[in-house]
Amino acid sequence: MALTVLGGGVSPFVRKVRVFLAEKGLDYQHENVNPFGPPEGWREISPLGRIPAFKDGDKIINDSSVICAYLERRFPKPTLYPSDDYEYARAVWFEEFMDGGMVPVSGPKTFFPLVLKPLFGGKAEPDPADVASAEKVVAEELPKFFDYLERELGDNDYFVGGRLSIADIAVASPFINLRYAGFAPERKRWPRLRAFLDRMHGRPSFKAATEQDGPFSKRSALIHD
Ligand SMILES: N[C@@H](CCC(=O)N[C@@H](CS)C(=O)NCC(=O)O)C(=O)O
Repeated sequence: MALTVLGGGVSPFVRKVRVFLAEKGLDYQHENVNPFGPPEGWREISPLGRIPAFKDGDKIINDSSVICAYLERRFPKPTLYPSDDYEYARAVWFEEFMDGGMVPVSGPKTFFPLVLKPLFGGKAEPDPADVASAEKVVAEELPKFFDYLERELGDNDYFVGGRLSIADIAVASPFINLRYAGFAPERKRWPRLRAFLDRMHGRPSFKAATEQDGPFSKRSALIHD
């Protein structure tokens, strides 16, 4: 049965699902839907108008967390959710930490104004006032998220249970958008988080899910540490 991910690949939540599929070793089709200028009938597929949506044949599923949970049950191997009850809850919590915590700050306050707004407006560079406010957000609003992740990761390679899980994919994905806005957690201040992100973003699953992102990634060159 054909699996299809619907949604622009630069969305951190679409990327999360695509990386999850790749880590499961599953083939899928990808349809690029822009939620801000969607095709007719989109609300029938995505009642909240959001991406990603997902199709398994004629079955429709919405929300990256729900899609990944579905895929885990439908294709159990390799396991990407911990089997221990508490570790399972922790993994799902990291999804929520990003979805309900960091991304609502980093998306609209860094990635959108510095990357999408100029692209949509046909401008080569973002507005300097937008750059200044994004820099302030990175300096003042994002560190509490980075501090928490640095602490929770500790000396481990993965967030939960000593092996790759949905938690790692969910955490690493939105940091790609932050890079595209020209920012990353400073290596000196958050060394374990930053090394984790390097490892995750270097995985073939992340490389494949970002290979078409050229037009969005120009500002990554501004990251120097
Ligand atoms: N909790 C959702 C979040 C999805 C989401 O916010 N997607 C954004 C793009 S990154 C979107 O579709 N925004 C358009 C809108 O909300 O109208 C998930 O995990 O799938």
